[in-house]
Amino acid sequence: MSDNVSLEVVNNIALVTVNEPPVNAINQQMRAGLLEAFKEIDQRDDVAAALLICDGRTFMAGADLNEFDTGVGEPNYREAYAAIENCSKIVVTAMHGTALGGGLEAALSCHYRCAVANARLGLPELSLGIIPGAGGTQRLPRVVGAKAAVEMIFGIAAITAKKALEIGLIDRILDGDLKTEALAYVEELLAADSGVRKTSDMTVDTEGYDDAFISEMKALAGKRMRGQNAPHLLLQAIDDAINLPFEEGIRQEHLTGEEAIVSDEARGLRHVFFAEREIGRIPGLDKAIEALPIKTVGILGSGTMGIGISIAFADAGLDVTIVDPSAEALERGLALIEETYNQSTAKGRISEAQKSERFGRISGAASYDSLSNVDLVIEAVFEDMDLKKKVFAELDGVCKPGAILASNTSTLDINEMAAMTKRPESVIGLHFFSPANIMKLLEIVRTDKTSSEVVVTALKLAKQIRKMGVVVGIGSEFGFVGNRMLTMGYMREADQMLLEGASIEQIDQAIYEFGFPMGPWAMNDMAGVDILNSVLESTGATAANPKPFFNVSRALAALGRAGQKSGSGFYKYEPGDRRPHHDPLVDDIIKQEAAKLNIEPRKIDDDEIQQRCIYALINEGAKLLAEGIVYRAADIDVIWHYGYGFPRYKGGPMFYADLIGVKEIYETICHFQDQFGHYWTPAPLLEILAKDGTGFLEWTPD
Ligand code: 3H9
Repeated sequence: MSDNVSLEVVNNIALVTVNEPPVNAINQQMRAGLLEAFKEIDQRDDVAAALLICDGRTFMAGADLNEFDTGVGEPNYREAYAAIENCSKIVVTAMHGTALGGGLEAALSCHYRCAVANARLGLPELSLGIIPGAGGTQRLPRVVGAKAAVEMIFGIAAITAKKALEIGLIDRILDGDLKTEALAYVEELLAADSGVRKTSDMTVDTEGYDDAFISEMKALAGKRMRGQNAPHLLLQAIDDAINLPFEEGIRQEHLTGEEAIVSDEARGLRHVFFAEREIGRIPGLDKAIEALPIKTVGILGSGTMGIGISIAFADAGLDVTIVDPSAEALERGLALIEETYNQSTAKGRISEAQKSERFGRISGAASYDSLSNVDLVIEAVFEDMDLKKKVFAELDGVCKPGAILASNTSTLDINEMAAMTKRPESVIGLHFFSPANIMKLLEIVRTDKTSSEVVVTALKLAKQIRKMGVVVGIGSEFGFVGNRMLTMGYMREADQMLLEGASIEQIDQAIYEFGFPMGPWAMNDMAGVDILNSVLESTGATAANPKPFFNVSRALAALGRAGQKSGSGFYKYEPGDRRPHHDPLVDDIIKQEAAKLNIEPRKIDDDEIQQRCIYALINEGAKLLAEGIVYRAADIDVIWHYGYGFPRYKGGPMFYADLIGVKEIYETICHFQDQFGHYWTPAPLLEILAKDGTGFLEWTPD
């Protein structure tokens, strides 16, 4: 048929097997193969039924996303799947692994469906900014009803075979070997004289699909997919499934689907999908290098970071020893961990047994001696270079040879810490984001001497604890990647705009409208205004930068307005309530700071706020790329999505820059430089790309 679709007739059953490792993603060749196979089966007199299965670890996991950027080639999905459905012989499919997107849509075109018990079935298209455009919007509601179909598509996560059986998506769960059991099922259907059962002939059950349900789904989409268009397109397509004849509905789905595929939203979401997988590929790293075994972990410090990191490891099945010389602090830390697990059980996220097992993996100790046998230590002590140096020297003396020594610092130079040890090759930064058990980003900071083996180990570990591990370097400036862009770009600009006349609420709202979960000031109040200030001071950033430089933030910190934890920061807070309230006192502080610098307030519009914050990020990102602190632009995008909530559907700052056009960004920044002065110098790489007419994503270092 084609290289990835084969046809074999066993007795009177035609076995159609798909084989496109690793995940049987559907491409042009596969559609052509399926079309040819089912046309042939339709014509053959020696065939009574067909069975569609997949080789390898999974059923078809969906359309080949690479094809979306180049255009979906002929035959299209509609044609190929119509050949399956319109086949005159009964067509059965048996699923294993993950039957997703276009894969499940192929199954919906078959007349009977079965799956092994551990199979997962789903239509995750909305997570890619598209609709199930290979017949899914028209066939799924016909099979399971409109309500269950929308719940499944909006739910994104794949459902179990058991659930699929319950809602009528599959007809049977198979026990044992997929092919043997599926063939037996086909024989059974033939023996029972079961006829062709076309999904397109069915009508949609609309029970429960009422205004209240639709409003509930819209609210859900507004919360989880805010700013995205695909959920609205989906609801329209379901309406079509209910109200239009199948052929008309499917024609409409095709048109809508094609449009969605090339939308900015879908392109951004696809970019993040591939970027998430690309971060693990380190240029120049020998693929033969194996990760070191990590089974036991020591954590230094039982503060917020220490306990969050401990939970992340315990959740992934590693044994954790938390060391804190203060018995009181340790006791408090362990109690907090237990409380976190109690909350997880109360919310039904984990069982009592899982709680005991996970909490049981964490123990506390007062002395470094208990770390003599662990495979990895992560220090999460106070951000103070002298203290950290002492800690590294001590750990080097205690820990076994080969044990990895890691720092969770967010800004300090890990090279200096490594220099305190006799094993600088085993020293690395593991920069977790707070709360460390929840936030998915892990910046893996290589020092000048970190060995490749240790980098590979850190990447594997990140996967094990379900984090997005992005390998970054140490630059000349403050912070690694995320925090450097945050402070030197985004937040600095937001602080500047306060002086110029924008209000705190206006900035936060404009950034929220851009798609972030919250604006910079609500975020700073959460993280601690004092923390930002002390980091700017201790790293010398404040001294190195001419004013204005975080004048409002520093003024608030000086007044003890540390944010939520102290009841006031950029906003004020009622006791026990995290909702921010306007504080007129802050307006006065801002006015005083502006007056000191002779800055006349003016009206700033929301577009300017968004542009200045986001372009400042992009400019700093361009510097990081040119300095080689990250391997590629996509790494920055992953960092900003997972660490700071940059809207996924906008792809991350560097993707967004390419979307807008680097030339336009460069020209706007030049204009900002004229208007606001020195600190808006365009990054040299931005200028080069603007002149070349290229973009960040295609740029590679020489
Ligand atoms: C769709 O079907 C649209 C239709 O409705 C309408 C059409 C008109 N395409 O994740 P992994 C690659 S939308 C291309 O590491 P795992 C992936 O990049 C699609 N490539 O493995 C990686 O490559 P590399 C709906 C794909 O075991 C390799 O396969 N389907 C695709 O952790 C292994 O992937 C989805 O959204 C793809 N669709 O997870 C499912 N999928 O090794 C998307 C994977 O070079 N896929 N690759 O880095 C997944 O969720 C996971 O890959 C899966 C396996 C759960 C299947």
